[in-house]
Amino acid sequence: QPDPFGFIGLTYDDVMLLPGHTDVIPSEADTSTRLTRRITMSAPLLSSAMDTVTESRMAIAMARQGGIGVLHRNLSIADQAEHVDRVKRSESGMITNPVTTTPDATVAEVDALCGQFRVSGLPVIEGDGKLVGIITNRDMRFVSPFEKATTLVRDVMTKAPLITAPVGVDPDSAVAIFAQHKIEKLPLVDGNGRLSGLITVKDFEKTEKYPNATKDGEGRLRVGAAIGFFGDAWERAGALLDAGVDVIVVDTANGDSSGVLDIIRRLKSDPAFAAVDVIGGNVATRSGAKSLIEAGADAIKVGVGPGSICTTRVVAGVGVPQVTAVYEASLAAREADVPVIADGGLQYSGDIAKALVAGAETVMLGSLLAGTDESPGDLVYVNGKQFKKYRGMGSLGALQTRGKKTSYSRDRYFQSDVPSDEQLIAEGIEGQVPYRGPVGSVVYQLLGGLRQSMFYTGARTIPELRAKGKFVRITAAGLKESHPHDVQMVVEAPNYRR
Ligand code: RVP
Repeated sequence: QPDPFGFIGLTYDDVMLLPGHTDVIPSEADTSTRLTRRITMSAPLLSSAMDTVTESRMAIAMARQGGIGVLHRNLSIADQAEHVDRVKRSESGMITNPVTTTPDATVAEVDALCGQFRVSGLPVIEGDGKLVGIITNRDMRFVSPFEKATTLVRDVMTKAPLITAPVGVDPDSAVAIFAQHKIEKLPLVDGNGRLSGLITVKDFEKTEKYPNATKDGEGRLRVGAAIGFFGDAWERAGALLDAGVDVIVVDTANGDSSGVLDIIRRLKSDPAFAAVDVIGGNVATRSGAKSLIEAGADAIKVGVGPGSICTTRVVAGVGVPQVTAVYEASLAAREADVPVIADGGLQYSGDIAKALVAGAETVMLGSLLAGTDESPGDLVYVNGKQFKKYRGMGSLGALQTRGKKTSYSRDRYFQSDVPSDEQLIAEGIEGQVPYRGPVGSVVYQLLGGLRQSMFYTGARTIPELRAKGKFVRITAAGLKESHPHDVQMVVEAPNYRR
């Protein structure tokens, strides 16, 4: 290395964006962006693939807000695939593979299914899929709790002939049918009377409530899921594909490694995965980015050590301050037209614009979302204040989950071969973050902050922000001046915590 200390790494707190001439007001700013080469979203936000951040509830909330969730992989293949399934079923123009029951099932069984899938009724089918009725809350209301286990669906369901529509019915006609017949569920049938889909009023209502949701071609919410590269990772990828995943994230602490690049290559060259986009990571240099791009990644994830719970930079002494890492990676990515995801280290809404100007097209958030209602885990009370647990996937707790199984979080840190828990080397910590209420209000503040950045820099769109945005380096004194100073805060702001 000719000049080892001439190259300085900077991060969010080292830089500020310059204000510029503007004709944009915040409410006009358009925050839509690319997640991958093929997928666009109306908000540049991903939730981290961490077991205290993203399961199906978070993924549903993030997609509704216009971002996307990446389901963590510290759970069995079957469980992770089930979370994908829940997101894909949660709301859709048409449910192609609805949950069903049969005439001989009991009302108790229907109750259990409705609870599990959060639906209010089920189509009833026989043998070869013939639609013979529908059972909803209305039909079950007067079955006493004591009789649920012995009452059969056939005795209480609304029997065929039902109001149905043919497969391929357009949304306007479906709405007209709901209104005309005062029904809430419309089964779709083929020429032989077999059930082949379902449309619900609830889905139409959600479409109105979340107009910016991130959806696939069939109107279902999009979802990402993490895999590793070791052990049964390939099997995991297959199960996620079968469940309908949109994006597979090969999620490791060092993406520029043969195992990671191999599995990306394999996914990208297998026609079975043609409809799924593949994100690779993490890297923090230009050459690392290049490796992922050459392997075929549809987007690359950048960040080695910036995470709030991460100790990689102290344990291993390795990493690149995040703004420099994103900038360096983007030099390779821009050339190849592959989007960059800035993963970790964001503390405030202003950091989003900084990441985008540095070269990212989206950001991935852990700590900013871990305190919301939709993250896994319960509230904990400390001195009367509410918190939620938040831990690194390289923390001892996360590494020890599931013992020595190979495809859990251990291979993220390349420690699948470590024989016993006592010999693990942690690269993260376990902690807690303040409770922050629903994801919707957190995302609202983050996007609101981003729109203010766009106003100050005169950028109407994210591509414009990335092209026009200019940095100034600041000093410790500048940073001190940037935060509230010389006063005691007496009212908590919704978008500022020290
Ligand atoms: P943050 O948003 O700063 O909390 O960072 C979240 C990111 O940190 C994750 O998306 C992931 O890339 C990284 N991470 C997760 N676990 C660990 C660790 O244990 N070191 N790091």
